[in-house]
Amino acid sequence: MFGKVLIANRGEIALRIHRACKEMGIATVAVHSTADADAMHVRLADESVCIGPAPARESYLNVPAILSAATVTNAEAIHPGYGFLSENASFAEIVAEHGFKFIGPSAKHIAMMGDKVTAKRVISEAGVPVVPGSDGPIDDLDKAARVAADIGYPVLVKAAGGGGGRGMKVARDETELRRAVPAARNEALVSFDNGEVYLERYLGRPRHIEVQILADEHGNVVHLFERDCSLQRNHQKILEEAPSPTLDDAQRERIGQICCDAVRKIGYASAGTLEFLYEDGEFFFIEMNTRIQVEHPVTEAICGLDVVRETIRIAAGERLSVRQQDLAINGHAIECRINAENPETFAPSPGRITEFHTPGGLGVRVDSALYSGYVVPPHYDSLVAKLIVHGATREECIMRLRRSLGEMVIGGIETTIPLHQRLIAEPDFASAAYDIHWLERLVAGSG
Ligand code: MV4
Repeated sequence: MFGKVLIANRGEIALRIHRACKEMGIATVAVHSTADADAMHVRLADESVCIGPAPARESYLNVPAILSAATVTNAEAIHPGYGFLSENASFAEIVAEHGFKFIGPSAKHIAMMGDKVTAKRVISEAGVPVVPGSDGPIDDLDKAARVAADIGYPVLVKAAGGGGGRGMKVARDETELRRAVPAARNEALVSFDNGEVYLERYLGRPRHIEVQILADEHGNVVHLFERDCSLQRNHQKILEEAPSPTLDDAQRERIGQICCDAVRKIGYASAGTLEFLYEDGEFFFIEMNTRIQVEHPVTEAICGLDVVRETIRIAAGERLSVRQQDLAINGHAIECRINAENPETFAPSPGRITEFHTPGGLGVRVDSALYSGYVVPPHYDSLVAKLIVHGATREECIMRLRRSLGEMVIGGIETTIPLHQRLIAEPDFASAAYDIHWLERLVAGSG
């Protein structure tokens, strides 16, 4: 096992990785920007190195500075967390070339899944159902029109280099398609420096369900069931739950098995997430994430497994600590993402935290790097806390959320706590009758 790990991240996920390391007897190195000199991840780590000024491109994305920090501190491995360099294949490669272990999948697998056209082809060939669409990129408009007529309108034009919703265009007929393809291509070129686009049948009211897998370097693969992440706004998840209230055990077991077989077939090793759209009882793969995700705690709650610890064990060449037959779903879990934002306009609300009180009690977990007196900087993602509740049933989780959101105090800035209080009081939330557009309709309705 590693003696020392460098954590190439900030905020709650840097703390989360630090905590896993400490429990494993691993020393930690924090890196930070000048804006984060007083951040909790720097305070908790055994050592810390300043890697540059506030803008992420000059600090948390500054590869030479991060490698230097790993060198001077004698770290053996680098955990990227989520965001920043976590899905950057060339970073993973450079880390390895410098003699450090990248705690994540191989650069080859990151690149494979980073290209959404390749990901779909590889995952489909490995036996996973995908959204019907073009087999590969679309390069001319007549071909686009033929493919679209074949799959049926409406169709969605997507960017191969995209993901997370950027560079998508819906076309309801051929006229729209002939406009959408070049428009999507230009947007994709500007945003991702890759103008490749592909077509998919547009699903109108799906849920977003994702399957968590863990795979080691010895060919062992397990799935940790699924999460329902349909409640999002502007492609930012707001609330996630596990298991999905819409699946039965047979559907769950079947999709989990399909994902494990595919992951084994492609030789992937680390934590990973296969994202699906789910509509009318059918799963359609769209993308695979090759990192630890923000919402991993709901999976940890229902499985009783430390997912971050598993990523570290896998990178060190160890075997998964569990077999599929050891895993069972224990109850239900829900995570609320609490952002430093106005709960109605979603305008960012950085600033000094004047009061900080986290809820506790049975089945309550808070992952946050906040403390009273801390100043939330304006330069980074607005996520400041995650409230995760675990209970025997979904109903118990909702009761526990109502109780714990009421206890939580984050003074000095605006947060999305009131949005969560409103959301969990909705009858459609109680009955889990939501799709990926439901939350946007709810918040639009309030003006
Ligand atoms: C889709 C879709 C409908 N049909 N693909 C958006 C983010 C990117 N990861 C994929 N996305 C979508 N792909 C087809 N064929 C609708 C979305 C989508 C969405 C997906 C998941 C969660 C929230 C979403 C919000 C809007 C659109």
